Amino acid sequence: MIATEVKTRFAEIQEKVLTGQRLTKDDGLVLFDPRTPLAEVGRLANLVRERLHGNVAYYNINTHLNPTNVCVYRCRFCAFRADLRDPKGYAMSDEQILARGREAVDNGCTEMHIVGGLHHKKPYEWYRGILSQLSEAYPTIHLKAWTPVEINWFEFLTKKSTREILEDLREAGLGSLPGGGAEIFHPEIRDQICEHKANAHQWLEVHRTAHQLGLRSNCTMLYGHLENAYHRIDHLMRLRDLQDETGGFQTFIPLAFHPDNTKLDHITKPSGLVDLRVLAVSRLMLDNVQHVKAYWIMLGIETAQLALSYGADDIDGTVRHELIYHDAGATTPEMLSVQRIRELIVEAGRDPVERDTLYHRIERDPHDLTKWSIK
Ligand code: V47
Repeated sequence: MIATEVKTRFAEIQEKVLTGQRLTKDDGLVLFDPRTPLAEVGRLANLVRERLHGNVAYYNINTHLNPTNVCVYRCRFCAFRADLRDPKGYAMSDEQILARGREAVDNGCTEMHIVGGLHHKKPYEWYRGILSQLSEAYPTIHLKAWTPVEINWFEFLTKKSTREILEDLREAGLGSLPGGGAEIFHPEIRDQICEHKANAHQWLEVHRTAHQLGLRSNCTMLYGHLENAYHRIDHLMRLRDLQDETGGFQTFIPLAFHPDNTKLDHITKPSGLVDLRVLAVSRLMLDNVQHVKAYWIMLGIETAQLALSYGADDIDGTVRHELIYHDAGATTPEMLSVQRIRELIVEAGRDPVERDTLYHRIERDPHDLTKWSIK
């Protein structure tokens, strides 16, 4: 395509967005073309974002729990994992896990995001027990836990179906599924970065089943490694198709690849402009997903603030104990205070609104963070 053609095609896409028509794969490729001015793509994405959410930008008070980093898989993009006998390998005890629950409650968290490695020696009951112990001791915390990669592993361990596992985990306290493990669905790329773990079909099938059971979930895309625009659009289309069927995805989170300490450390981390373009294109293509998150841990604070005008309506949370990105070279702080996250949103010209995992608005005593209720 020559530059004038790109311009004409963008005018057509703009017309579609203004009149609420769905964009095609080819439209997505035009939006990813660097000759389509980023500012224009961002303006369109912002229009859609404001149509859906006005001036609101959501955040939550949350914490992460990675019960083990020992993992049978060796995904090439992962800096967090360890071998069974690796000195950096760990598996948390029940006491350590419960202490994290206590800390979360004491700091007013509404959500705990739980993911980790597939430990060679831990039975399914260990993973289930993490949920049941936490939910019994701290029932106010929503447990957003385990990706399809773990769910598939549990199926392998127990010989039970996806549905049986999800039902059982829900009984143990599972509140929703996070968006991880999606990476890039297209086998041309997936087979190079994580050939052994759940494939695209399996990832989508676990979310389909979760949605059928009434569980909500998030979805992600890991970009900035070996993929190109075609693979990104293919990925977004597969998510959009499932969402048409089930409506169960709440939030899409684009995840920029961080290369440090990974098998792909020769790759340069995506630039801020690429981050903003992926966010904006995702907002435009995923017309049936309500929220797009600018995960500040991964983007950096400055880009996350800008992202609130490029399609994102959510900035994730205050966050504690994040390891996956920090092990891969993220230089963002380990956490932000509630006051700071609100200031960052206000500086970006948006109205901060605290939400819980399921996007209920939260009312909180600013002088005592442990006093909160759903509005
Ligand atoms: O699945 C792993 C990615 C994901 C690296 O649901 C990496 O609200 C970049 O899914 N560089 C886990 N990315 C994180 C995740 C997530 C994050 C925030 C919010 C939510 C949500 C979900 O992180 C993995 C993988 O795609 N990842 N290693 C790396 N070196």
